[in-house]
Amino acid sequence: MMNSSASETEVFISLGGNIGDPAITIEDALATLSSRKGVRVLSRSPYYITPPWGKTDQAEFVNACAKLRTSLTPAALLAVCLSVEKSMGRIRNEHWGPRIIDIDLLTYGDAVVDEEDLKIPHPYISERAFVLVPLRDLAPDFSLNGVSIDTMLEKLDVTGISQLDKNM
Ligand code: PH2
Ligand code: MG
Ligand code: MG
Repeated sequence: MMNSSASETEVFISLGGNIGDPAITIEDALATLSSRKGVRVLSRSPYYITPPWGKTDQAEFVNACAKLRTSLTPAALLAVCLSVEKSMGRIRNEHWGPRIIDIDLLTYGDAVVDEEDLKIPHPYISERAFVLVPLRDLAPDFSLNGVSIDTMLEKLDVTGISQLDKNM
């Protein structure tokens, strides 16, 4: 069945990059993700230019979020995301350093995953304006442990975050 949804879970992902033309790479990554078995990309946020967070001596990023539906398990979906990153030419070296593309799982339905290589919800959501600003466009009612996006954003610095395009 093509569009079955009974066994699918809604997932939010974050995408970003600061090498090459990240908006084009993100677009490619979403198309590639959507072509993978068990993954459908339903929508993406606008792209945003964002100042580097965590490791600040690097170029600005382009960031976006997307909403998926998947029949894959969290671990299988993570494996697909990592393989798409690799197919886009990502080479992993420095932690939080410059990258062509990063695809992170933010939420997987209401699931909580606490594995060595996969934590869901993503542990830094509430600290990252570069995630929350685009996520708010896709899911204004999103909340984490009862805390709304707007409340999370009130505590963060959104200086330098600017929208690059319109929604998909
Ligand atoms: N990703 C990081 C570290 N810092 N900063 C911005 N603005 N955007 C990112 O996607 C980003 C970051 C590690 O994944
Ligand atoms: Mg990341
Ligand atoms: Mg990552």
